[in-house]
Amino acid sequence: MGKLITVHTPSNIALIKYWGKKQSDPIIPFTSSLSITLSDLLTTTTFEEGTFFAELNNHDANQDDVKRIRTMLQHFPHDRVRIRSHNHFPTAAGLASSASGFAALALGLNAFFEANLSTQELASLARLGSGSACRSLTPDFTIWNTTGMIETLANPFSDLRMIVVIIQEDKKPISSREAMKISVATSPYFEQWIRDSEFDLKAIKEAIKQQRFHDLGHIMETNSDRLYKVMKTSNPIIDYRLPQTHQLLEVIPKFREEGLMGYSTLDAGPNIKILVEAHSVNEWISKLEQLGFKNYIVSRVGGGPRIDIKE
Ligand code: 2P0
Repeated sequence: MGKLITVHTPSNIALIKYWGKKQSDPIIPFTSSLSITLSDLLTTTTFEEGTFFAELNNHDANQDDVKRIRTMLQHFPHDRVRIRSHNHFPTAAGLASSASGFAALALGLNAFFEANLSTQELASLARLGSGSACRSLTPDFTIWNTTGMIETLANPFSDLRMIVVIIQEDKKPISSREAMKISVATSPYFEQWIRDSEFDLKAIKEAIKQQRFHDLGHIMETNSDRLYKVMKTSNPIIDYRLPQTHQLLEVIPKFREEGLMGYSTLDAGPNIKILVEAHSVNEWISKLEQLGFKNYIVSRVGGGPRIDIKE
């Protein structure tokens, strides 16, 4: 038997969002984004020697993914690798499955070909697959900046949890790749979005440094609202939210007024992520269930990838 490489990578959720490419090959974003990994939303990918194939969740990978994987493989001496990947959470529903998937590919190919790439080189490789993938390579908070580099910020919060409320598991109607192109080309808010984003990033870095959970949460919510403002001012309008998304978004500030603290963020999908402190998870779950939101994942945050190599 040849060697078997198994990589486990966390997905990541941006607190300060990436929406818009300044350059697409390699991807350089218009704004710096800041994310945290979700340690319990994992992609597991294995790499073995053999005639090339790529599988996702027991099915052949789609043409677009294969094209991106082949682009990554051009950086290595050959393509004799069999890749099997599993997402342990819904794929393509705004839960950053492409991020953990392409981060796993970068790490796995690096290990498989014994290429010894640096973190920045791995980030460049991962971005050939998906922009946000470079934020799933490192633990803690990761910033992907407008020069394409990644930086890590230590997570000073010992007890954060992300409650991922799954409203719909279906594949999204329009990919974020296509949607952000529309926003860049048409949103009159886009220039201001870049400036607002810079402002939010500065503020959130300070909140992390000062270990201020409530500031962190407020800035994250504001930035998520700004993302939806860019989408809503695009032509055609982009909106991934469903009636249940609105219903839950409306009650979260009301819960806060009653003393149950937590902050929401949305991505390119109808599902809501609520950032909370561990001690309040049970109360959150009971509130969510009372409202009929019974499909959720409570994830720890900040964990990094793992690689096992069996010779
Ligand atoms: C983010 N999203 O920062 C933002 C917020 C969605 C909403 O990164 O075209 O799959 O492959 O670079 O990384 C989703 O976009 O897009 C994303 P590509 P990607 O998490």
